[in-house]
Amino acid sequence: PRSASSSSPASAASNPADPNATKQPFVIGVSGGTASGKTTVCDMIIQQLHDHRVVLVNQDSFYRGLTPEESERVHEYNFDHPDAFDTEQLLECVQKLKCGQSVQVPIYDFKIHRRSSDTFRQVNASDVIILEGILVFHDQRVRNLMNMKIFVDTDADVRLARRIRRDTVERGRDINSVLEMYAKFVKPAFDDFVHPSKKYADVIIPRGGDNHVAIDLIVQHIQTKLGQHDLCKIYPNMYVIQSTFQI
Ligand code: UZR
Ligand code: MG
Repeated sequence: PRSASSSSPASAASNPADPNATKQPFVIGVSGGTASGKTTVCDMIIQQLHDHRVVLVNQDSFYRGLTPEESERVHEYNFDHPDAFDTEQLLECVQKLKCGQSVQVPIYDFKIHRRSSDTFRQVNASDVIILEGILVFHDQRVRNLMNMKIFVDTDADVRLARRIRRDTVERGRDINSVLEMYAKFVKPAFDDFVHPSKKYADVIIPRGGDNHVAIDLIVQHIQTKLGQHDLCKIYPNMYVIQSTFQI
């Protein structure tokens, strides 16, 4: 198995001097606890990268639909555990997108905990692919497809407050069931799976979408990387001296 620290996969595109280098999409993973502001951070990155084609793939889309038996006992179902996702399907989708193929992403309904059986969302390959979700850093194979990993780090009280609002207003739940689920599954899974995956992040953003400086720096970095890709195509024999910087 590949080492956990080798985050960027070896590819023709990673060698600027390779005349056969093809332009591979830049894959960004965005993780963080529930209601940390992942979606907001992604939206801001997409907005600022307006001159590039960017697609967003949400890990939520890959929730396994519940069986009728599981649906009857939905309060005992752990949606925050890695097994709740079809990771093989997610992996296949990101692999295809990375190779320039378009994919059909399932559509998941949070109210009935099931996938729409006949409709999919077609996602086309792009310059940048953003993969967002609470557990996108959990599987090493998925991590290895990412060129950049961002962890959105927001205090637990702020996240719980947002989660209560979102689940009651947007997902039709009552406050008691939200709190019960949080204590029983959401918080333990954050401690067991989400928080430990923070160590894989290249960049940690405190305060989520409120942190404009961090988002500006990230966007600048992505633009530099995309510019290097373009240079490789125009001047295949040119070496680009890469510098690394950390936030
Ligand atoms: P984000 N989730 C649901 O509430 N219902 C579902 O059918 C599927 C998932 C929740 C899940 C997790 N937990 O905490 C959250 N529960 O969606 C992840 N309970 O989504 O990253 O947007 O917070
Ligand atoms: Mg979200």
